[in-house]
Amino acid sequence: MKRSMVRRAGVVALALTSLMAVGATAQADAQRLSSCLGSFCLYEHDDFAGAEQEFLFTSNGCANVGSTLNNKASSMRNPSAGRMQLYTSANCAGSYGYAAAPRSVDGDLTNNGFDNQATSVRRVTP
Ligand SMILES: [Ca+2]
Ligand SMILES: [Ca+2]
Repeated sequence: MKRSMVRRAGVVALALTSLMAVGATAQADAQRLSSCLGSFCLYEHDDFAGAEQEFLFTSNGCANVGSTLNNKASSMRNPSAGRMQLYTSANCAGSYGYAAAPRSVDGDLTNNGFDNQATSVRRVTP
C-alpha cells in the first residue's frame, strides 16, 4: 500500500533556512531528515523550498509524482531505510536517472542532471 499527498511547505522552508546556516553537521542532517514526515519527500525548489510531496511507502514499489510536482522537483529528502530511484517516465518505466541513498538529503538535483525531471519514484531494498 502506498499513498501520497501534497501540501504547501512554506513555513517549513523558512525554518530550514536558519537550520542550514548552522552548517552541514550530522545533527543538522538528522534534523533535515526528520522534517520529512513521509518515507520520501520531493520539493519544488532547491533547498527543500516550495511545494512538497510526501510519499508514504510501506513496502517496495512505485508511485507517480503528483501533478503539482511532476517535472518540477529540485530537491529531496529520504529519511527511510530504502533506496529511492527516480524515473522520468510514469509508473517507473524504463531506467531510473537518479538514486537516493537511505537516510540522505539532496538540496539540489541539478548537479545530478535530474532537476525538474522526476515523474515517478520506486522504493527498493538498498
Ligand atoms: Ca523545480
Ligand atoms: Ca545534488
